[in-house]
Amino acid sequence: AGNVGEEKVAAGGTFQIMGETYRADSWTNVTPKIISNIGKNLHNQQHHPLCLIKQRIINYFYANFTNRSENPIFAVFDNINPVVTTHQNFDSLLIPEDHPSRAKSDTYYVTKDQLLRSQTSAHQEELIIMGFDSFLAVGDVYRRDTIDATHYPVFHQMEGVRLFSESEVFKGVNDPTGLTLFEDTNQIKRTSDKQESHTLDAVKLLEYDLKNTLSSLAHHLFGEDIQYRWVDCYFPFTHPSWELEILYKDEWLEVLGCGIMEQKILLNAGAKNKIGWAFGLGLERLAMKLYQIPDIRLFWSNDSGFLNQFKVEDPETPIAYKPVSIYPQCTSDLSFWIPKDYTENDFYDLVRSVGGDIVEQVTLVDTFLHPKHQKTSHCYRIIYRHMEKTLTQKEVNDVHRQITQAAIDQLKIEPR
Ligand code: FA5
Ligand code: MG
Repeated sequence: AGNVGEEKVAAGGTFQIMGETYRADSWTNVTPKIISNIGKNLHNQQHHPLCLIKQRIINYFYANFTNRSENPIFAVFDNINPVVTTHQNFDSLLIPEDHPSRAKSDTYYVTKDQLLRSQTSAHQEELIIMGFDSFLAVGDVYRRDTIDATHYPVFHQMEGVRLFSESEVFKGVNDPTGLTLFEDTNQIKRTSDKQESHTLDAVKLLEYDLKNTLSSLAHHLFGEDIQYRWVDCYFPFTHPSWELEILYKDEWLEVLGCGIMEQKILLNAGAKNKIGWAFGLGLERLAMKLYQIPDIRLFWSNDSGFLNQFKVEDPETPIAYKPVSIYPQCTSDLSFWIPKDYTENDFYDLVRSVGGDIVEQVTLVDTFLHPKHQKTSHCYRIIYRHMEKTLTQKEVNDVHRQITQAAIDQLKIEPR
């Protein structure tokens, strides 16, 4: 079940992911379709909405969290291979052996011991072992989830972790005498408020810092009027845990999970004298709200009508996505020798007036200076699309020919 309609990699056969060869075993359930998404790294593609929102969030952390010498304290990782071990994705996060997320029905396995990470939390342990106290880890994650407007089997998460020493936790307290991070006896039980080893004082200060960090981020992204709420929840790797929901199209949309890190994780990673918080947010969910993108599938669009709406130099530029036609684009190039006193805008105006609304975009894709007769040629790419129907090749050819003829007559261009 589950794999309906998906071609599978044959057991015993080999396949490649990011240049690495793997041999399929009885756990393998990655499909060629899913593998084809690996390495696209939409979050690192300049001007992609997921890259813009990533940069906005990083800007917020860089600007608001600095050390004494005013350097950002959060280290950023956005290029970690999504193929991880079951230790990284599950064991290191204290996810029990029988947890449903380990099942083949929920996770894309590469082999029995390797899988496509289902959460960026998979990198918490290794980054803490490397010595980082504050970091953001951004990447593509994979889940055998249903597909609808807000769910997709590949999406992008940002993990945030911040560890604190005792003096850091109680820094803002007037008289910190007697305040400690840890209970001095192991007789204390876990409650809904805290883990057994933590003091309530420390945990409450951390909860305040975590929620404040994330609600300020929400205000930085969406402005002061954003409506949000905190919901109690459960994760095996944090306690207590919360989810942040924001109002999106009149419904509460979950955008992140977070909590106080399980102390055992810090112990295993060699940071036993610190306590920490962690969060994992869904970049698509935030970007949908921020840019008014109605469907998560649009993030995978190569359609220039979609992508061009995000071509801004400054990621803080406000953008409101305008739906493009659902009908396909049709592209035709036109090359000609340009006459004297020619300007590009003359051609753009002419294309608009002859082609009308079915011209979606015109770009100069090539310029060439002929060495002998010193003439310059331009090649323009014209993208045609109708708002209400699929254009036939004949319709496009007719308009393209009219444009060419008008350019010859009015601009005195010389077709090549
Ligand atoms: C997690 O993945 C936890 N690792 C988050 C976490 C990190 C908790 C650190 C505590 C500490 P969850 O499965 O709820 O939790 O996913 C986190 C976010 O990813 C969700 O809030 C949502 O914004 C996004 N998300 C989850 N599933 C999908 C999906 N199928 N498509 C798009 N976004 C999704
Ligand atoms: Mg969740």
